[in-house]
Amino acid sequence: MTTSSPSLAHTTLLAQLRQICGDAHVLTHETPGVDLATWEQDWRKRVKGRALAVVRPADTAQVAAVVKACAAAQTSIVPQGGNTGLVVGSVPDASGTQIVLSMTRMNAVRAIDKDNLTITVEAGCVLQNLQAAADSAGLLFPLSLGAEGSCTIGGNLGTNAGGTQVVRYGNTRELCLGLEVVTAQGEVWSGLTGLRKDNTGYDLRHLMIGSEGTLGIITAATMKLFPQPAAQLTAWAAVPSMEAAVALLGLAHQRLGPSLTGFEVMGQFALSLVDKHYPQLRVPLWQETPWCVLIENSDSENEAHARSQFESLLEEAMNHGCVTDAVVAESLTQARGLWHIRESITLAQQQEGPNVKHDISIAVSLIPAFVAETDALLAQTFPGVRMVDFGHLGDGNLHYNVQAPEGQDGKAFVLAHEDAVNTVVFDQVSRFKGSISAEHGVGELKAGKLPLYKDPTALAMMRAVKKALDPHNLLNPGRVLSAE
Ligand code: FAD
Ligand code: 2HG
Ligand code: ZN
Repeated sequence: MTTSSPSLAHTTLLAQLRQICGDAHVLTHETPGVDLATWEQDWRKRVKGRALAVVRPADTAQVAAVVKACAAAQTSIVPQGGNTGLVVGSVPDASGTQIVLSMTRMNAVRAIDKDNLTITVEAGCVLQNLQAAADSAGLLFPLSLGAEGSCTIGGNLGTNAGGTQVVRYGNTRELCLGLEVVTAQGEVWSGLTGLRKDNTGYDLRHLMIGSEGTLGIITAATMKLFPQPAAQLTAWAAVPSMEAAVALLGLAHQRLGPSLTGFEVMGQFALSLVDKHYPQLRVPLWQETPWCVLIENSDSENEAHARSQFESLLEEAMNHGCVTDAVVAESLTQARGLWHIRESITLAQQQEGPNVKHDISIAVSLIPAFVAETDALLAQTFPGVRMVDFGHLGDGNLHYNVQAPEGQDGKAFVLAHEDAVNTVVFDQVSRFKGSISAEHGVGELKAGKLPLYKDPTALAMMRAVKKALDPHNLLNPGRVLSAE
């Protein structure tokens, strides 16, 4: 570990930051009893940076003052929410000169407008707490993902997170009506509107959403709420092929209409990892079938209606041969158990050891061909690799992860082959006119890949936007856009 003391400029900056946020909220490597690893290491433990300090502002005025002080000292800032991001976007680099701006103290629910179906929250509000606040008002905030117990709405907006309800409610972008943002100059843009119509020029909100902390710091947001469904049922189905899973999705759209709120696919090897590392979860049906599908039906009438709709869907699917076996959860507890299995795949992978993660999207209709061709290419190039293939099939989004062959060390495999595996997969994604990042973002992990796979005119416009809004490259440098 480096023990060099901060330069005079850094010492002056730290003193200013302490004045703005209070001594207790500016943490450095010299702060007794504090291990900065919590903020410096990414969730997948791929990267451990070194921060000059972790700064924890209490309100928007403090964020603005921190940004102004950092701008004057030419010190870059890495905004951070729950630090659950999967693409290395929320941790500092190794230089020891960056400030981590941790937003978790700004976690208040500012207002709920039940008639307007909106909620206004601060950026550091944990997603689960936002869901609970909506629930207490008798309403639904539908964004849902495995990390919801620790990710924040600011991080969800920063990455335009997806999750398991996108098929009905859209990504975080579709759920946001207004933003409050601190610019790279330390100015506050007060855009906390709950309006559903506003055509007064460029939509800056959509520029900020998904910008991964590179264009501004989101301090609060006004999000859409929805009526709660009258009944919610979950089914777990065994399907004989990816073609069958896609056919089942088509049937589910037809028969359930807007009641279809979740449609997830899980490959046999992904489920075997859950079974291996969490046997107490009792994964159903996985041993007899290459794929399982999780379907959620959120009905606006009642449970009996939901159940009869679901039963006729599954019966029809069995007659068509796209489902070979299925269970419908009998209770909310059982349904939660099935979703818990799905959400445990990421943790089971973590237990198994590193793999090469992919978060890709392709037109749903092309997914069976993509998977068949790309599986074959990978097997040819890296004999024995195991596919941890699962994801949000309803959105055409697969987590098409590549695990080392049985008996090989995962870390060594990733070190030796990550780039080559990426090239096979991303070239295929490009051939199928898909995206190399569906919902996790670009971060540092994929910043070097964008020039290879993104339209060059789009990339040039992105660079122009970055230069206009953050000319000194103060906000999260090297993320999304690599150095030119
Ligand atoms: P962080 O990790 O702290 O930051 C993510 C990015 O946003 C960084 O670039 C950061 O600089 C920026 N950022 C953070 N806060 C702000 C702010 N206030 N203003 C501006 N920029 C900011 N993602 C999905 O999309 N779908 C899933 O289903 C999903 N499941 C997951 C399951 C697990 C178990 C884990 C560990 C992760 C999962 N993720 C998923 C990824 C991750 O949870 C999301 O990307 C989430 O949105 C990140 O939120 P966060 O608060 O942790 O952000
Ligand atoms: C999910 O859908 C997350 O569970 C994580 O997006 C995906 O672990 C992954 O690859
Ligand atoms: Zn996902």
